[in-house]
Amino acid sequence: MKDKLNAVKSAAIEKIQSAASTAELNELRVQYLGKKSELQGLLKQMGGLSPEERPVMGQLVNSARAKIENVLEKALADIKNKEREIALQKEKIDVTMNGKAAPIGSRHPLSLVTEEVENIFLGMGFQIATGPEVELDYYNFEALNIPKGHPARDSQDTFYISENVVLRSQTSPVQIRVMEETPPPIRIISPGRVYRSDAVDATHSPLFHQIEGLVVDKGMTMADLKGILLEFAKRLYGEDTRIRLRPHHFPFTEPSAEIDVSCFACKGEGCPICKGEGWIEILGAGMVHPRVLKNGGIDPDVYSGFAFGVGVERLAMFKYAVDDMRLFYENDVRFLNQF
Ligand code: 2NM
Repeated sequence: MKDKLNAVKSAAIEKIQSAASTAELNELRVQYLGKKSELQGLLKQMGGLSPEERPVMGQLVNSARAKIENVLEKALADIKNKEREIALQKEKIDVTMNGKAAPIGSRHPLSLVTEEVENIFLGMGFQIATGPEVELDYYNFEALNIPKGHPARDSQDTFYISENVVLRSQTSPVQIRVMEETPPPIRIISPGRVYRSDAVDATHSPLFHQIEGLVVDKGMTMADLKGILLEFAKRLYGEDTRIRLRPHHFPFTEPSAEIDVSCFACKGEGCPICKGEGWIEILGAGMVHPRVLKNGGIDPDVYSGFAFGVGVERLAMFKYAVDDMRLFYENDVRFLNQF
């Protein structure tokens, strides 16, 4: 019986130590330590032994069992370690490998131009003011000296939300709001979306972008207006740029002017971009009407001011030689990637 026990023990240890996987080891556990194992069979045969031999043999079987269990646990731990190492090896990442470059978008041309204009005026001490796009009729029209029935209301085909609420047709309502809240001196520009019920074509869109400026202080004159806008034109189009003022009419300014810049492409010689004129109209401007100052809570006998407005799309079309405004809104990446 002892020989048999030793044979089983050696066979078990040898097989366990040459096992290559946890699955194999689990099978060996069943084979050598399970209910139907040879060791179990030996325990059952102990009934035939003498009372003296029985405890001796029992102890031998138990210690063989313990030994096998021990070897098995160790083999299991070894294999688990090895399997883990293999798994880690498989998951290893080569951190020196070249990555895939994520495609990066580009700034929208309207954003680029807006920021350029903003930075020019920030550099001249202006602050940026914003306000609601859904605006009261009062701020969009009444306060700007455009009463109900005024022809300027028709020419600006406004989107009405209700009788007294509109989508703003210009950003000047922002400037009324600033005047109401801020004692002069005021130097602001108000960039933003504006809305007019226009049919879409190469030069019109029901949504477009404006930047308007407002300066209010003691003793402001047309000369200040001209100086600021000449400086703006030079910083935008180059030091050799000239401007000219042509008389015009706006309800909210008096006097009013349209402002041309000398063509940046031909320097005033006349070319296809300026249609042979040598000048390009880019701004509307004027001295703020006394009634508009009063509506903003500012005493026109003490203060005067000037204001101006530019269309962002128009500036961007000239700057980038884009001949159709719709390109700015279609957001075709082949177009946008060029800026
Ligand atoms: C323009 C042209 C002329 C303008 C006037 C005002 C305000 F609120 F101060 F009265 N803001 N902007 C103005 C004046 C805008 O855009 C073509």
